[in-house]
Amino acid sequence: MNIVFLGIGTNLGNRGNNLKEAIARIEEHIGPVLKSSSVYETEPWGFQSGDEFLNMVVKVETKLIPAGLLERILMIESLLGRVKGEKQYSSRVIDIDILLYEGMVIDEKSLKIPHPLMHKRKFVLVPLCEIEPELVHPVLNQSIAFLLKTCKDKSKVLPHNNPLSAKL
Ligand code: PH2
Ligand code: MG
Ligand code: MG
Repeated sequence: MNIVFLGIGTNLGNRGNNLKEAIARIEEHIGPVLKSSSVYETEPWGFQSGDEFLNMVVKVETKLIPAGLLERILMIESLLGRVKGEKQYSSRVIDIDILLYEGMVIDEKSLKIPHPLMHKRKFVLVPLCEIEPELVHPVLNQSIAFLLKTCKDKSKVLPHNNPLSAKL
């Protein structure tokens, strides 16, 4: 069994519902969710949009090898209605990213693990630090807590307190 950390983001449609649906499909097609972070309301990072994101991180146990995991993630994203445009970043109903897979380092064109930008993004580090602060990044050899403390990203990441999504 392998432990993986997935980042989930959404800034279109019923965002709370998109997260719930993504977690249900992860449990169904990837493996049991062992831990999940709170949900955070976050400012778009790297592009301009009036649609703020909800972001969270889950810790999942899986039998899948990295390539199989990526394949299932792409399937889940399209099940949830994701359409990919040409632009590097754009608004989306769901995005599921592999942040970490055990202590593995993979640098292929179609799959890079750890996620190459995770340490630059507070919308990843804040929820990841909530569930696994002592985890060590296998390339930077620093804990998630340290990476968050030293992260230069100043974009807004706030707890999402909407009572309508309290049951998430
Ligand atoms: N995902 C991106 C680009 N920018 N910004 C926020 N706040 N949340 C995201 O999930 C996100 C982003 C590329 O996948
Ligand atoms: Mg992403
Ligand atoms: Mg992605």
